[in-house]
This record gives sequence, structure tokens and C-alpha cells, in this order.
Amino acid sequence: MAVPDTAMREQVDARFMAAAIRLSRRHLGLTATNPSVATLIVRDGVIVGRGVTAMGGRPHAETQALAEAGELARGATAYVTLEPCAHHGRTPPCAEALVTAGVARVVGAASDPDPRVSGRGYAILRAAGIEVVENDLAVEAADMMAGYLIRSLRKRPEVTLKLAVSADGMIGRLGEGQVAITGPVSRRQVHVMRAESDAIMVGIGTALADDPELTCRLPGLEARSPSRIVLDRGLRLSASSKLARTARKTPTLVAAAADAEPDRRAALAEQGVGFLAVETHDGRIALPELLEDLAAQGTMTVMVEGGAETARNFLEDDLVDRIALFEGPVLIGEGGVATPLTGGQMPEGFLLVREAAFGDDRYREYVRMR
Ligand code: AOF
Ligand code: ZN
Repeated sequence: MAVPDTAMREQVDARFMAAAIRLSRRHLGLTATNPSVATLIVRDGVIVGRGVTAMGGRPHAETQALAEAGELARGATAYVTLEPCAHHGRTPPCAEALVTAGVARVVGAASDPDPRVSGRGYAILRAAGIEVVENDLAVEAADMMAGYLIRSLRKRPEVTLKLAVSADGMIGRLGEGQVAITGPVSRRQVHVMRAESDAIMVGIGTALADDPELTCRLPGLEARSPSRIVLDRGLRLSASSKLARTARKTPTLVAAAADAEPDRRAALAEQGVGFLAVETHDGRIALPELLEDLAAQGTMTVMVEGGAETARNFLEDDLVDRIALFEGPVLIGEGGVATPLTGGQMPEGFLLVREAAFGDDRYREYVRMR
């Protein structure tokens, strides 16, 4: 085969890296505190090995892809969505595994901020004479593993604010439980987002008004429901709520003041509900400290699902990294609860990164530029 010129080679690399990034999506929400990484081993334009970080974080993607490729890895190109690790964990470093397998070329996307890796992974490869290309589709890969990167660099989880807004800018109706704003396609999309998150969070107002389940109920993905966290400083959640009654199946955690309502706490604990002791500032939960605690416990991604007050608190504290905006065609009218976005506008510094039509709804996703 003729040696492709540089532009051609870059195109081929970008195509395989895009495929690797798509593959890495498969285990989002299942690998904490490890990122979901993917590896493709490509030989003469054919994929001969593929791997995604396993559930729970090990084995790493490279090990699995190399095992699948076997002898075909010798002389091949490896596409890795994250710099290969350089540290000894439960297995030897992936960078060494790539060297041992005789890979000729490694194309990497995101760099690994983990101090045990950070540049060392690529250095091991280069020292062994492997050709290394860094930062291929780095932005796309970083977007996919934003939770891992934000937890590593900022010591808190990535926060995604999910909003369903009506055509007249409302997110619900006062005093009413769940009001249908978006259609079935959006609903399924929200369930996928839940499956890909490490935790879902709501305020006690929403928990009381809606009595929600906050699980992933897509056929086949039910087991991927993440922990549900209720911001409930004064411990008002009832032991007969769905969140409490299903706590043994899908973890429910209540973020409450340590001394709140001991009787109610005992009743909830009996149902299997867990507790997160929180500090309060000016009568409300100190969100930065809570997020710090969650990150320390391993949480990389949190999806905030409501309601308006909770959303406003996260926005005011500048703790939102991503906004997932679902806009439905319905009108709420009288008694509507307005969107927490001031003037219906996206806050400053958010960039539109994705747009889609979900049935009659319009979806737009924004990422905070730092
Ligand atoms: C890779 N390939 O698929 C992933 C990597 O606890 P350990 O030993 O599994 O190490 C966790 C670190 O491994 C994590 O912080 C990150 O640096 C790296 N993740 N590395 O080579 C993978 N998931
Ligand atoms: Zn590794």
C-alpha cells in the first residue's frame, strides 16, 4: 500500500478517533472514578481490536483491545481517547502493554491530568520508538470525558442542568406535579442521560410536588439507573415517597443538615435511604462543599433535574458546566413556573455544542467555556 500523504493520514486518523470516541460513550456512567476510555487497534485500515474501560474502571481499554488484536497488533496503529496510563494498578501500565505488543503508532486524543500519568504515558511510548500523535480530536474526547477531567482538575463533579421548557418559557405549573412539556423522544433521551450520569439531583420542592422515580426505565438499561440525590436541608422527604420506597433497588441519598428531624431520618434510613451531611450558608445547602464531598466519594457527573429554585441556586453559584435544554411546543399559560434562565436567555459564557429535533421538541446543549 502506498504511504498516504499527511492530509490523507490526518483524515484517516480523525475518522478512527471519532469512532473510538463514539465507542467510549458505551460505558459512560459505569466506570467511576475512572473515565470511560476507548481504544481501537487498526491495521491496514481494518479494526482488529477494540476495547472500552470495563465497568468499575478495570481492565482499561487498551488491555482489552490488545487482547482482541493478538499478534495483529504488531506494526498496527492504536487510537486511544485518553493518554495511555503509566502507573502500576491492578495490571501493568497500558503504555508498556502497547510497547510490548509491538504497536508502531499511537494516536491519542485527550491528555491525562492524573499526576501518575500526565505526559509519562506518551513519554514511555516515544522512548520505545513508537510514533506518537497527541491531541487528535482532543476537544471531542474531552467533551465525552468531561466528568473525569472536571473531577480531576476542579475536585468536583461535572454538573449538567437539564431543563424542559414550554413554548411560553415555563418549566411547570405551580402546585401541580409533573406537567407534560416534552414528548416521548425527549423523555427517552433524558433516560439515556440518566444512564450516562453518576448521580441525579433534585430539590425537595420537586421531590414533594412530583413524587418522581428518577430512574432509567429504557428497556435493557434499567440496571443503569444512577444514585438519586435530594437536596433536603430540613429533611422533609417522606418515607412513603417513591424515592424512599425504591431506595434498596436504586440508591437514594438525602443531602440534609446533620441535626435535621431525627425521627424522620430513622424512618428513611429504615427504607435504605442514605444521608449526606451538608453545611448551610444563608439558610440553604452549601452546594460547592456538597459537590466537593461527592467528588471525593468518586462521583464524576451529576445531572440536576429540577426544580426552578435548585436550578437557580446552581446557576447563581456558577456551578453549571452544561445545560441540556429541551423545548416543547405546549403552552402552560396561567400559573406557570418560569424558566430559571434569566429573561429566557442562556447565561453568559455558554456555547451551543449540539442541536437536534426530538419529535416535536427542539434540543439544544450548551457547554460553559472556562
Ligand atoms: C488507561 N486506559 O481505559 C483508562 C485509564 O485505578 P486505576 O489503576 O484503574 O487507574 C485509574 C487511572 O487510569 C485514571 O485516573 C486515569 O489516569 C487512567 N484511566 N487509563 O490507560 C483506560 N480508563
Ligand atoms: Zn491503563
